[in-house]
Amino acid sequence: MKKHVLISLAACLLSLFSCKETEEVIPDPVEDLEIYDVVSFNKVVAGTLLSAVTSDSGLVIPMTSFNSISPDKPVAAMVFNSSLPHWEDVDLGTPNQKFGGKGKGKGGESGNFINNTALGNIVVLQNFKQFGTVPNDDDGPGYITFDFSRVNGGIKATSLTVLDVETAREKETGDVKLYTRKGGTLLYTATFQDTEANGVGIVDLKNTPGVGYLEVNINGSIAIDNLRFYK
Ligand SMILES: [Ca+2]
Ligand SMILES: [Ca+2]
Ligand SMILES: [Ca+2]
Repeated sequence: MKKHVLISLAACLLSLFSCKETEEVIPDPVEDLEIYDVVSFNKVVAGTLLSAVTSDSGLVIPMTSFNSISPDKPVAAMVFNSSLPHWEDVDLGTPNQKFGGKGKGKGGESGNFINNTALGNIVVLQNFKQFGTVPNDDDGPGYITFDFSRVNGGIKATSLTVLDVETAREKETGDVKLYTRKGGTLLYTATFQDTEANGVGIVDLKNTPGVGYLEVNINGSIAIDNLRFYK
């Protein structure tokens, strides 16, 4: 009897020790968890004039836009289907025809600004004078802004995709300005590279943190897409 008690006591102690040994290690909570997000414009119907856009993970971002050629229009940012570009805008097609798309232009055929991926919907400053509300880009200058003031502490801005920036040939230019908030401190300015006709460029926003307001200045027939950021 006594032997049995001793054995069960030993077993009990053993199980206690083994219990301690296999105790689960709970990891520390991850601090400053950042969520990657992108504004692709792909869930909006082409032909929509944008006064706000929803990011791919569901963040609603208020927008403003202006085309100096049609200053009477309160909204100028137009959703354009780059898979089926207007016959007058084949330089905005993606991918380039070399890669099975409807895009035409040297910049998109090869090199640094190769246009070999379908971007789906892109955004242009609408040419109201010649095309009414049929999606078609204009020559500007103008701008498109994105307001991130709803994101606590602002976003970390990663990059913006641009299309058909013909700087040498057509004097087309553009830049992205990052502010703490509308009317606030300018944090960073990134200039568009010359992509040539139908070329796709990535404007590096250097993962600038604390961005509450983003302004895209467009001077020429240029389209934008895929605003990438962390929130
Ligand atoms: Ca897109
Ligand atoms: Ca056009
Ligand atoms: Ca152009």
